[in-house]
Amino acid sequence: MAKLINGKEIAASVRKRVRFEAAELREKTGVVPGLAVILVGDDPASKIYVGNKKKACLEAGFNSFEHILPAETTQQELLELIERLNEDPAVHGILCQLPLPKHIDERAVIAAISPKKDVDAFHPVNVGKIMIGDYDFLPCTPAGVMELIHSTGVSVGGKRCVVVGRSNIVGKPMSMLLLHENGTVTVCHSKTADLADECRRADILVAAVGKAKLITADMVKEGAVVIDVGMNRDSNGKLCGDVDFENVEPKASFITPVPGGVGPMTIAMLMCNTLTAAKLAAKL
Ligand code: BQF
Repeated sequence: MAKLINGKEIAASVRKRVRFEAAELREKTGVVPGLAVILVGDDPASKIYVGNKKKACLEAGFNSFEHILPAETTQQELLELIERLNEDPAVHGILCQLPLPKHIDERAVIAAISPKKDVDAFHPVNVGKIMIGDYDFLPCTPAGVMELIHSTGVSVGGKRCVVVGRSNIVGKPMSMLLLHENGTVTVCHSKTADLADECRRADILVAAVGKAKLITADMVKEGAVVIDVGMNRDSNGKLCGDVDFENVEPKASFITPVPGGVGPMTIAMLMCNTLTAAKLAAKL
């Protein structure tokens, strides 16, 4: 029987600390952290995520600036909005909800965000800083996963860590954070010759693919820490992760549920990054 990693509870305690520090910042400097969230189009999942971010801002005592744009918005219009937000002193963090409509170049949009306000840490400058271990912001999901791993008391140093998935948003930065903590890191992907074999070696297994129940019990070592970043819908429309939770859970030492695992931590770490951006802007 695995111990459940309660992401919802851990995220709530992170958000409580952020709220306290934001109040302190306000008393000392008058600065109220401000987060601008841009949503282009009406993808239903994206709308929920943007709503979660707004709610977290308001609960933390931050200002939330929502920019909901129609799907037909041109790249030029979006870049002009980002330019205005870059120059707005009330805005400390800017994020553009991904994915963007196909006619907009995501890379150009990310590159337009001031690195100082890039609370998703997707800008090439911030990605580079993460590589060399000298950063102000960590990408929210990998940072949240590290917090969840820390909560188990299991140290990463010397452990075999297997990350399944190599996206710029999760897999790649995730592997770097595990490496920074002296894990021995393997990154698996769609061309990996024997995924099950690689996964079975893992002391710490992070699944970030986007395929429901890809990680089955036969792929998990007895006693492994299993972190599920997946957000999928099963055939019944129920939210489920990349891990076959029911069958993997008895083998794992610790495991995250979906929902209530990594997802809430992503939001909590976004609040941390926005607070950091506000503190840096206030030269604290
Ligand atoms: C929960 C995201 C895929 C692609 C783009 C809490 C969130 C999700 C789940 C949430 C996610 C996933 C976000 C739960 C933000 C995490 O209770 O389990 C919160 O809002 N997330 C996103 O902004 O973009 C995504 C997943």
